[in-house]
Amino acid sequence: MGAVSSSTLITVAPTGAETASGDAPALPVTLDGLLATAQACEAAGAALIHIHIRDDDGEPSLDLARLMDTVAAVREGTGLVVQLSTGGATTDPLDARIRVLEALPDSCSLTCGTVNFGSSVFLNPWDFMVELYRRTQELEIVPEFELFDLGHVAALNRLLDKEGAPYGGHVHADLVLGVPGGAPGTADTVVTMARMLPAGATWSATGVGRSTLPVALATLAAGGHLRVGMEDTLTFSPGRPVRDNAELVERAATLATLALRPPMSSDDARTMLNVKDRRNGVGA
Ligand code: KMH
Ligand code: ZN
Repeated sequence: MGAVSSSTLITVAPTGAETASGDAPALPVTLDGLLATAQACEAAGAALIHIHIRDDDGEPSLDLARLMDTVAAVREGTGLVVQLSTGGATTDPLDARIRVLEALPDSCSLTCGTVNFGSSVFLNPWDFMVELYRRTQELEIVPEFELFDLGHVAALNRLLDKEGAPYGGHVHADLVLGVPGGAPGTADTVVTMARMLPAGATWSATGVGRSTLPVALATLAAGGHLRVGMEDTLTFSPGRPVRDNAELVERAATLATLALRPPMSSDDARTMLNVKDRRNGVGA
């Protein structure tokens, strides 16, 4: 089931594109809010941040200047590995999603297939995946392969066969489970999908909503890494809204420590993922 490491990479996905800013007061929708969240989550044990940004009205945005400012601010204010979402919102055009890479993050998400997404469709046709992947190779950005369903794992293997290794040479995937329309967030799904990953790959998983804890526990047991955050989970326990993103990272860090695979430092995450060092203007 891929490579197992002695520590746990904790990714925080603090915002997403789906929750309205008014529906969750702790959702970071401004740059200041995102930076404060990133710092609190780093202190709690996160090593990588998966970023979606919003505009001045709190609506999802792929504005390039805003993305560049965000990458610069999080890079300067934290040691976190900075990952930009190329998934955006289900309404975003494909070309705008590819242009996200011009902000030169350390890493980007790359979803390996189309999936029903509640009553919407999250579109990721094969040709789009290939174009996005080739652009990550050209720009030396490490892709994180987002897998919402079993067929996405097969598509990832096909992509690697046809297009070669990702920038940095290391394959890291993230199972996003429990989306209405995708694979359910269960221990069976975690194990089945992880088994299909290419040899040597590392992987994390996140369970949306009520599947958060079952997926996290199964993932730790199977040797995977954890993604948590308000993009995926707004309820901490039945009837109790999440206080903030740091609370979810703290819980993940506690679980990882109990599993004797404590949180990985961001330096170790950089080494594991083999991201290009773009801090201090190096390699920009
Ligand atoms: N917001 C979803 C439609 C990603 O960030 O790459 C897609 C998503 C995946 O969140
Ligand atoms: Zn996302």
